[in-house]
Amino acid sequence: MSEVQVGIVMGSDSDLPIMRKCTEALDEFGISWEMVISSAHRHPEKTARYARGAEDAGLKVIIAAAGGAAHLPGVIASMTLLPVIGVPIAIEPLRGVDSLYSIVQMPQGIPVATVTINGAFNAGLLAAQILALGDNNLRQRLNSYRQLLAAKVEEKDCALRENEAQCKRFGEGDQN
Ligand code: RP5
Repeated sequence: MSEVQVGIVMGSDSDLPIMRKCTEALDEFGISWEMVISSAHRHPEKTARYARGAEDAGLKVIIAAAGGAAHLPGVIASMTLLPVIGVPIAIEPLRGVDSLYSIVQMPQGIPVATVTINGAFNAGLLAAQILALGDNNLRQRLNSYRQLLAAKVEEKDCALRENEAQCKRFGEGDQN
């Protein structure tokens, strides 16, 4: 059985520069992944084979990226019960609004979780959070990541303020 946990499928190699961000997120949490180029319209047979075989291959989550009339995530989701995260890719002339609507507007019955246009990093994070449901160690690492994000906000806030006293007034414990 494959060790790979996340399958990343993209419609074209032109999606690759954006989808590298996804692998960065997965690598940060030590999650194994594979990348595949397939297309719901240019190579539907390959897409169907991949989607239908994903669960047996040991995958836990599929991330699917496409631009334009971006039906790839929805088509894959229709052929597997694995959670599918769609990444709308920005291409000309509509710069990703077409991709976003195509992915986010899945009709009832076949859900696709959709991240922002070009939101490949968040797709990786969301996959990690799904995997963390069954992996306490991963969950702890995600928690540390969140703490790091909060610490960076604090850092920026402190840098913005002129003196330490003001910084403390709005610091830890203050939810506003
Ligand atoms: C989609 O068409 C791909 O996901 C890509 O975003 C877009 C353009 O593909 P190329 O013409 O660059 O191969 O299927």
